[in-house]
Amino acid sequence: MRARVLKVSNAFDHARAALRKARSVAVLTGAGVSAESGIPTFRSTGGYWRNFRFEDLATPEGFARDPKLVWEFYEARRRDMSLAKPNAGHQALVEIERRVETFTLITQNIDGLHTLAGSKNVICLHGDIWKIRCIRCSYSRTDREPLADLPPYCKCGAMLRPAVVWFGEQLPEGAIEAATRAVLAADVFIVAGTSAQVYPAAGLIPLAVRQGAKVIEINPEATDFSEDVSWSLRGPSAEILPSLL
Ligand code: BJW
Ligand code: ZN
Repeated sequence: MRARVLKVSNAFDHARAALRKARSVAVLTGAGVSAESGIPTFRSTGGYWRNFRFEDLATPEGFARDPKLVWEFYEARRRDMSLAKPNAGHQALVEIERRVETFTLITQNIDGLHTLAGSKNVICLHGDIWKIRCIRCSYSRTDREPLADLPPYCKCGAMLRPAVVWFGEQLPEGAIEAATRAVLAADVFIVAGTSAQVYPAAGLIPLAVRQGAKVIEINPEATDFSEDVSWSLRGPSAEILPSLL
């Protein structure tokens, strides 16, 4: 028991030391980082994919079948997210960006909380829930207001959709390429609050391990990559990220 406690506290010390020495840091975040701002995750207890079929709500086929249902899902989340505030995990990442020479925050989250907290160099791999775009023409707008009629329509007559990335869709142009460059250049790669089950985002973790970065995983649960990373720190990101500063 004592040995285990020592081992865990060593992991914290080593991770903190690696971060303090790092010149280039990349971070991958997932729904767990926003969980402490009151936004449900996808796959953990209480997560969306425990109660809904992702095929119905987060695929282009689901949207084509029932756009009103998909919009109701996103509208409810837009309402919840508009009330959410960045937490201590988001703030710690702002502070890390301030301290290091090169910093890239790669997020799978669509809620905009990293930017709201003050992070500057953010890559949104899965889009932005505050953006709405036409499925036919190039029209798009940023809109945080509740939508009166669902589904909303474009002036061109086609439907509007949330500018997020569903399963089977390409990521925003250049996003995974920029994320890959940041991971390849990183001395330290922090992976926080993701189950690491969705690709290509999850593929950034073995990439970082292979290129020799020190990889710090922060998650209350083990993931498929926990054994491969340098330090797997188990706990909530709003506690662990500030403790690494
Ligand atoms: C805490 C915590 C606390 C809890 N503190 N932590 C290679 C192999 C197999 C399949 C594929 C492949 N490459 C591509 C695919 C297909 C597919 C895919 O990955 N499928 C897998 C399921 C196998 N990928 C795609 O389709 C992607 N597109 C693509 O690859 O394009 C090219 C292509 C097209 C067609 C064919 C082939 C290639 C697009 C993926 C889009 C994902 N979209 C969603 C919805 C976004 C919009 C929305 O929010 O509604 O993105 S799905 C959902 O999952 C959302 C998330 O960003 C994403 C990841 O989830 P995340 O963040 O990890 O959340 P959870 O809930 O899973 O985990 C939370 C974690 O937090 C847990 O571990 C907790 O323990 C932890 N936690 N409290 C810290 N307090
Ligand atoms: Zn249009």
